[in-house]
Amino acid sequence: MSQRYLITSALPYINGVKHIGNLIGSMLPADVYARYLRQEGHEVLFICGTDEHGAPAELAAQDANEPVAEYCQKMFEVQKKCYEGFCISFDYFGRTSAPSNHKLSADIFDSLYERGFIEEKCISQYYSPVDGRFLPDRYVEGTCPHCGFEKARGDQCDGCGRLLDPEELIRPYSVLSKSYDIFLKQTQHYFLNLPKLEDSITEWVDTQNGWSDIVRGVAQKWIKDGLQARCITRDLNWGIELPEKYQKGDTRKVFYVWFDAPNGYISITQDWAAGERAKWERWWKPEKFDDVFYVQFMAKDNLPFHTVFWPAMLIGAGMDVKKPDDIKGMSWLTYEKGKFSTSQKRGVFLDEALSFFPADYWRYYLLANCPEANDSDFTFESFAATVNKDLIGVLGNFVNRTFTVFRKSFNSEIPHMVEDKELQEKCERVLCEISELLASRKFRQATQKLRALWVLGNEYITEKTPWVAQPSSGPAIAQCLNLMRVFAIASAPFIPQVAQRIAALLNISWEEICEAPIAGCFSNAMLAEGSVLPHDTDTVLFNKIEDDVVDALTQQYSGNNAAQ
Ligand code: B3M
Ligand code: ZN
Repeated sequence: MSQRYLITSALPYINGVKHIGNLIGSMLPADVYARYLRQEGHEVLFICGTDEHGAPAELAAQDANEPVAEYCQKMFEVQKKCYEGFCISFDYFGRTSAPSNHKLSADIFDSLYERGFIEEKCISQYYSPVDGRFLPDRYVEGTCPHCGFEKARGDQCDGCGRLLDPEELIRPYSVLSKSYDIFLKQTQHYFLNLPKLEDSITEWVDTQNGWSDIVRGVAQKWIKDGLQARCITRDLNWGIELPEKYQKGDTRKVFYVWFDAPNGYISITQDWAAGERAKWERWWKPEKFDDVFYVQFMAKDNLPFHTVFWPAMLIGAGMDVKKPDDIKGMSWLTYEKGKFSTSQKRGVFLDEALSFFPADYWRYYLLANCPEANDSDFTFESFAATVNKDLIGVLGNFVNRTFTVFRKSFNSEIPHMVEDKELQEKCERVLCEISELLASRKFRQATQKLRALWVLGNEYITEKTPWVAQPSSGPAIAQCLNLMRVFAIASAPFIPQVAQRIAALLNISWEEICEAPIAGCFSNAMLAEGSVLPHDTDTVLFNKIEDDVVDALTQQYSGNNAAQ
């Protein structure tokens, strides 16, 4: 039975170009899964977009010296282009700032209010007369009361890592104007009454059978640690404004970014459907919920918001929409044993990564080292070693060896093929494993098996020595060409550009590859004996990464140059 698959990847913050850790943290695995399912013949909808509200967006715009709406528009384009460069096959990449999300988020708030899950409370918050506004957490800095660090943020101290409340800061000042003339003032906000939703959310979490134990554990822990009413409004200039009837006092209130961001999954689908109700409802309100299988991909720190907070909002609002059947929470990719840092230029960012290596080098390396069960560490040294060993030494080498003999001794005419049961069985076994691993969303192991498949090709050609003139050379080369076809199909979800190049060498259309399920693909012939393949296309799929390049890049992105 072919089910429909809804896939969402966590919506990346707008406040800057993302790094390769973000890529493997949700979008890339989601893409491999989407490509795999499409190849299996399933109907897939793969949705993502930028998360554009909250203080980080406002602050980033201020740093860039641009009006925040313009900044977001520009960064949306920049980010979208980055993901295209990495061949992330979103069906639609939208924005949480779109009108559809304004409407949806306001409607959800309305329903929550009507159904009694919203409370109003007064809180005290810093106000800056110079800036003429309230200063939420991150807009206040000062000296940390614990360690004396002078630029501690209102929510957290970067000196000692402790979480803070802005009131605890010594000598607090406004991040915007740097003014010390700030004082605490009462302001009224709306809170989501999570304790009131505790029973329904607990029951819901406990009955999610498809989730991994880790994911369910995170959700249960969040609930057990005590659900508190959570403030879901902010005194910010940028964001989704609350409907007029809920506005009070002299400052305009907008929703807390985590209130509107997850609604983006639905509103972006609405935008994909260009407002056609039946079209988006087919995914979010299908006739039977089982008709759609919904998988969310995200970094593990986003799990509480997706397993508890958002479902609680939807349950509270009485929104009967499709909820995730599985949630894939990825661990961290560290950078040279430390953290990525945008401000210190530590780590590789997506806008630059493609200027030194093609997308598939990154995709392959990141998938082979996918931080699934555990964190994993990126170094340029291991990156180069993986590319040189696996892509060049195994896959590239096999294609090169095959085509050299094929062109030289066979004039690019496909020879007669003879069945080879042993090879076929070996390959079919690995192909099934790859397919099963992808179906169960185990990307690291799937990539290991893909490599194991390529190894079979090299072992085969080494054993058959078709470069020595002998009667078995023709059938062996025909087999090798078939293996190349098999490799193109199996590699397509992982390294689509390379797979496409292999297909082109064989004169097979990309569409045909994309429609060929991986399991069982060894025996569905696409290559016609006697036909002549293009003679002059380049067969070198990869270029070796030399040590001096590794050294230079390691140096350039270590963050050591930040001060210069
Ligand atoms: N923007 C955090 C992140 O990029 C956040 C995810 C929102 S998903 C609705 O990791
Ligand atoms: Zn501190």
